[in-house]
Formats: sequence, C-alpha cells, structure tokens
Amino acid sequence: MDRRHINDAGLLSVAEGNHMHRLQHGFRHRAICGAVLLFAFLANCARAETGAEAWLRYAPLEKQAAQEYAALPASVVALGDSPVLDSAKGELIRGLRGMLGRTLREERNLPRESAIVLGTLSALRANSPKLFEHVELREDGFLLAKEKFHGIDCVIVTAATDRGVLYGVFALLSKIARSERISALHETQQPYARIRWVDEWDNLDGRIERGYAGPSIFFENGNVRGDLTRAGEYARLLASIGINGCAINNVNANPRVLEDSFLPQLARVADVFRPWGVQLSASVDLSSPKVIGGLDTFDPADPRVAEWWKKKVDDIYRLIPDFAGVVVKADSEGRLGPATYGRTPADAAKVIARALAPHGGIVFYRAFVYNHHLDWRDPKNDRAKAAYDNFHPLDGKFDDNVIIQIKHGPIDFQVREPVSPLFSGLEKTNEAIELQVTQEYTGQQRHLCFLPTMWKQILDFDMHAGEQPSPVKDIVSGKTFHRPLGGFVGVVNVGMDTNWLNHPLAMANLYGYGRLAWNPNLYPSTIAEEWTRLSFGNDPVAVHTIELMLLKSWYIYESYTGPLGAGTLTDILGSHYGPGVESSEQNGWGQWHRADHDGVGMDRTAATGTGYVDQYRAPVAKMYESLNTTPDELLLFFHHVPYTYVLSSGKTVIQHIYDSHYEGAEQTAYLVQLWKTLKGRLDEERYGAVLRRLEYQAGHAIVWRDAVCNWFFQISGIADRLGRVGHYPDRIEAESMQLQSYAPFDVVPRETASGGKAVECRPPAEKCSAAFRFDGAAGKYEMNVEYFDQNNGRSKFRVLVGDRVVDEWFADDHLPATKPGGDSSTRRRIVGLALRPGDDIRVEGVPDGEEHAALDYVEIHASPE
Ligand code: GCV
Repeated sequence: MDRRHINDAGLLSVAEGNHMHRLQHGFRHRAICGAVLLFAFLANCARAETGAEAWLRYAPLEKQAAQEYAALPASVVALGDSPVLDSAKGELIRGLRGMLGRTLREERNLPRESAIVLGTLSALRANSPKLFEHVELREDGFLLAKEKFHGIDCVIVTAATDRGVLYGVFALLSKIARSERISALHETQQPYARIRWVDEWDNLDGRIERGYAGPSIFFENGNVRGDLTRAGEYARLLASIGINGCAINNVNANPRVLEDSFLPQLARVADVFRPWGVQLSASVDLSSPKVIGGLDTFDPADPRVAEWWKKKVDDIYRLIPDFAGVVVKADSEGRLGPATYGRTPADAAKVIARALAPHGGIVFYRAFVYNHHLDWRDPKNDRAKAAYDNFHPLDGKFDDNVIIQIKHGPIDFQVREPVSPLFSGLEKTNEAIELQVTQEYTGQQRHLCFLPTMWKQILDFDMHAGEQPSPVKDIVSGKTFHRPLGGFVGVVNVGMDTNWLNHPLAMANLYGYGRLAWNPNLYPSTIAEEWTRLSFGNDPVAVHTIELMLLKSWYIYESYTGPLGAGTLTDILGSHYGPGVESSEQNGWGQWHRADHDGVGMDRTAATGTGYVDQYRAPVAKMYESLNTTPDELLLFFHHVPYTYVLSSGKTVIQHIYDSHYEGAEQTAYLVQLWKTLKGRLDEERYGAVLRRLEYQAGHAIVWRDAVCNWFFQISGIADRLGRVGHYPDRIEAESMQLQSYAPFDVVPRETASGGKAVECRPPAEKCSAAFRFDGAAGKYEMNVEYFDQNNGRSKFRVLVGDRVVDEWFADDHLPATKPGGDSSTRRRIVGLALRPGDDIRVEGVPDGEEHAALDYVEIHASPE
C-alpha cells in the first residue's frame, strides 16, 4: 500500500481530498468485480462488533491472506510453566483459531515435529545450548524466528523473561492479523524503556476523574468490584502493547486504599493482572500516616512516619509480592504534601522509596506541583515555571528507585504546549513522561483527536541537553543521562463502556500510547495503519481512509479550539470541554492567555516576560526568546503580540484565529464525508457509532468556531477580512422568532450562544414553540437546529413545516452540562427538506426536569442532498 502521499502534518489538503476520492473510486470499482474483496467485506459484516475486543479481534483472514500462514506448525510447545507463559500459549491458540480457523495441538515435551515453541532463552538453551548463541535480549525484549530446534524446523518465540515471550506472541499474532509476511521470520524487538505504565484516575466510589467511558472497572461503592473480569481483560489489552504496570486509583488518592482491610482487595486486582505480566501499583496520599495511621503527623522527617511507611509497605508485599510501587501527587491542587512541614518532595519521596527498595518497588513522584492561587495581576507570575522551579533544585537528591513523573508540557495536557523544560532540568534523577490518553482537554472522546501525532513531536523534540542530540524520548528512557530507570506513563481512564473509551476511534490513542512507549521511533502513520488493520480489518480503502482521518484529527481539533499555542480555549473552571475563552483569565489557576483589547499571548521571555524561557537549555531558550524564531504554532505561549502581528504565513494573528476556526469546522464536516464513504466496508455497529459522533463533532466544531471568533472579534474590534464572523445570513435567531411560551434569556458566557441569547421553556409551561416564515425560493434545503442538551433532563423537540412534522428527537445525550452553554450546545441536522416560500416553520420544545428545551437558532442552507 502506497502511503507516501499522506502528509501527517497539518490539516487535510485539497490534494489529499482528491486522492482519497480517486482511491475510493478505484477500489469501489474493483470491489464490485473482485470476489476477494467481497469476501473480506462479508467476513467483516458477519461479525457483531462491540469494540470490546479492541485491536485483539482475531477476525478470520480472507482465504488468500490465510494462505501465507498455511505452513505454520500445527502444535505449540511451552518450555516452562508459569501463569504468564500459560497466557502466551492460550493467546496463541485463541488468535490462530480466530484468524486461521486452526486449533493448535498443545504438546508438553520437546517437539518431535514442527511446532511453535514458546520459552525463555535460558529454557531453550537448557535443551539446545548453541541456539541463538549471539542473541542478547534484555528484560521484556523478544525474538521471533524460524529456526531448527533439535533438528526440526520450528517457529520460536523467545525472550529473557516469560513476559517477553508473551509480548512476542502478541507481536506474532499482530503480524498475522495485518497480513504481514512471516516466511523469513527473524525479528528482535527491545523496549525503549523499562517503565511503560498506565495510570487510571479511578475513585473508590466507582467514578473516574476525567473518565469519559462509564464507571470504573476496578471499584464500586467504596470497594474493589466483586467481578474483576473486565480488569483481567484490560490487563490482556495492556500486555498486548507492552504495558507492564498499572496504577489503578486516582492520583487524588483516597487514603483508605492503604487501610489494612483494603489491601486484600488490592491483592485481588493484582491476581487478575499477574497472568498478563502487568504489575499493580497504587496512588497514595502522603497524609496517610496521620489520616489512617493514627499518628499526629505525616512529616517525612519524623521517624515514626518512616516506620509507618515501612510497615505498610511490608504488609503490601506480603499480600502482593510483585507490587510495582506507588504514585504520589502532593502539594498540588489541594493535596497535602511535605510543604506542610517545610520539607521537600525529595524528603517525602525518600521515606517511601526506602520502604519500597528492599522489595524492588518504585516511587513515581509527580512533578505536577503548583500553586493554583497565583496572583493573576502580577505579570511575572507563571504557572508554567512551577515544575522546574520545584524540582530542578532537587536534582540528585532522589533515591534510585524514585522516578519524577513529568507531564509532557508545563501546563496541563493542553492541545498544544511546548515540551516541559524539566526534562532537561534533571540529570541525576530518573524521569518518566506523563501523557494523557483520556481526552480531557482534547474533546473527551466525543471529538476525534488522534494523539500519537502530538506525542511523537514531543518525544522527538531535542532538548539540547548535551553535545549529542537529546530528544525527550532519550532523556526519559534514561539513555541521555545514563539513568537506571525511566520511561512512560499514560493516563488512560478506561471505563465499563463495552468498548473501553466510548468513541470507537479513541482506542487508537491507547494503542498508540503503548506502541510509542515500546518504540518511540515509530511513525504516527505506522501506528495508525497498524491499529486500523487490527481494529477494522485489511480492506485497503478502509485502512487508508481511517489512517488519514486519524493523522489529521489532532490538527483539525487544534484548529478550532486552541490557536497558536494560546492553550485550549475551553471552560477551565468547569468541564474542560466546550468553549469558555474568558474562563482562564483573572483567576489563580494560571492557564492565562492574557488576551486584551490590543493583543494576546503570555510573554514568557527572559527579556520582558516571566523568564520561563530561561528554564530551557540555551539553544532552545534562544529559539523561544525571539519572536522571529518561535514557531507560529507556539507563538502565543511565549509572546504577547498585537492582533495585527504578521505570522510567517503572512496572515495577521487575528485573521489566523478566524481562518483556522472556519477551516477547522469545515474539515470536521469533511471527516463526516470521508467516513460515509466507508459505508458497507465496515461493520454496521461501529460504522454507525463513529458516524453519530463525527456528526455531533461537526456541529460542536461550529459552536467552538463561533464562540472563539466572536469573543476575539468583540475584544479586538477587528473585523474578519472575509466578513464571516458575526454575519450569519442563513441563521434565524430563536429570540427573533414568534415565541409562544418560550422566553429569551442571556446565555453565560455570552459567546457560547449565537448573539448571546437563546430561548427557554420554563415551567409551568409544558410546551413552547418558536416559529418563523420561510421566504427563500422553492427547493431542497438543509436545516440545522441549534439547541441545548443538558444532562439534567430529557427535553423533546419537534420541527414542523406547516402541519407536517419533519423531525422530532429527545435531547438525551450525556454531555457534561447542567445549563445552556458551550458544553451543551448541540446541532440537529435535517437534510433533504423540501421548502416553499411562505412555509411556516415551527420548532416545539417540551421541557423535562431542569432542562428547559432551550433553543439557540435555526439555519437553513440550500442543499442538493
Ligand atoms: C487527577 C488536571 C486535571 C485533574 C487532575 C490533575 C492531575 O488538573 O484537571 O483532574 O487530577 O490534572 O493531573 O493531577
């Protein structure tokens, strides 16, 4: 498959659009003629796809593709006996049965005929000392090879550890699922770093902080779930992408997790993780010695506190001998920490690290320590500086089993941030990068946003921390500064939703995270293609289309939510979801963009700004200090500029803001069109589920576009050169319609409703209507009804043309909103509507609960559809 034309930087280009069209046309033609593709298509359609299997579907391969694997041995031998090796064997049997329809025979002894042999290098060599004499495998690395074993041709999956063998089996199955040739198999893979973990922000009551896919798979009602089937299935998914550790509870940790009575519950989770080589970890609250331990202090310098941690850790290891360690969030967002006693993070980490060390456990101390009561009036204050300011002075003061867990950017998982300067600020301390798989600020699994594109740029960014290039991936993996430990942590927050993350395409982010943690040199396009093949099959048109959509989606999301590095312009005081441009200003949270009447952006330069730039090594600092060398996409992160400042594109800042938001909304609509070309090529379930989300996203991108553009138009007073902002010729505002029982009200913030106003149907009214007369020419139209869908009611809407009901629906989505605004604003699209001049159009709303069937506007566009 020729993928060279996919340019994974930037928005979709016209050329890419045309190419897709040609490609789809060509393949459509061949599909009609070709029995092969038809078979693949039928095979796909026959399966009910819930998404539960994620990328481990093991769907039957079409006949011709299966031919490649006809010579695979008919039996499997595992050299050794362990739960992990059993999983490896079971997985191999399961995968081959699913994809090839063949059930491997399980042999217990050395093969007497060709077999697939699973075992560690030492187990192989015990039988055949010269085998793979020159192969060296470390920790979780593995080797897949066709080789003679005892004179018999075998397929061998080997590694230094059983876990490596399991990873090798997953890799072999992945190759087969993607129809990759294995006839000359000889491949070694070594993970880039030892630490490849995930954190889950699950609360003990079953809710998940920043989780968007249902309740916790680990906890309910204050306890570990009785049924941990899903937790076991999750561990299998994690293992398949090389993840070896998982912290299951929120970093805003409930101290109860360490209570004696709770530890056996944790042990049950460890039990279901163990067969998959995933080690359990827990987030702990530093005040635990006082809150649950009965001490009058949690001062890390107090010997009683050290003793408490030691005893607690020993108790944990008695129950969970392979416990991986703990995650600490302290002195941050209201969490208590060593600052209470004037101690440092190094003091606090040491106490726990020393308790863990004899057992081989690790402390992940999060660098996300900052003051969220910053004085916004002081132009020198800057939250971005906090991690470096707090941790750089402590470099070298942490034990070797402590890892500083650093968010990828200096603020908080915004849609675009520079790389955290702390990565190059610690030379004598272990580090891990924290990436966020759960889409807190990037569309909450309602908008498509494939994050490996962003992560790859971060991991490849050269920090100039020495004479050699020192990309972030080399620093965190310990290579640059020769650290013994380090790696990757992804915040995932899967939930009980059958498909784990809600949006069927969001699982590409979890897969991509795991793949990059294993090998950060992979290209996003490779990851996107792999994931698509594994998740949707090998139909070339589907693969190509989905890959293209994934690769463009982060740029598209950014273009309508967070221009030029200003940060995501979302409501930072609420859900972090819809637009709320002003919410970041004039408060202590420090996510400021400093937009005023004349300009926008944070001056973080050393010369005139906060001095943040100086936290980078000299070459990086030099680049960001100057307006001329700061890349446009981060301009407003580093500089405060007038709206008329001309970017390297030749556009002014303000025009860029307008254009990118219009372009982003258009491209989101184009994603819907692209997806629709896949109808019939994918299973109906996931096709429909993705289509619904993309259509919703296309509507919400318009909400974002209008909110951000209007806000900047209001504050700057500079008109859009193309006359779009503030002018909506096809739009009829609800408040200007003929209202029956509906009453106008002001929406707050005003930019989140068209014209700042909407209408609502307040009790005691039971039904309201808003009507207008259509005065356009006779023809086919598309009508868009913009209404507010809150989560505290289920209003009903009806649209009538004359007496004819043309559409009706319930506002019953589960958006993060209890009031009308940017989070709840939703678009209903009615297509192919025949209208004549003089038609009376009426929208009726029936309120429910706290949701008052609020209506913003109606738009009517001529449409041949
Ligand atoms: C778990 C952000 C999120 C919080 C999260 C915090 C963190 O502030 O909004 O929900 O808390 O980061 O990473 O600790």
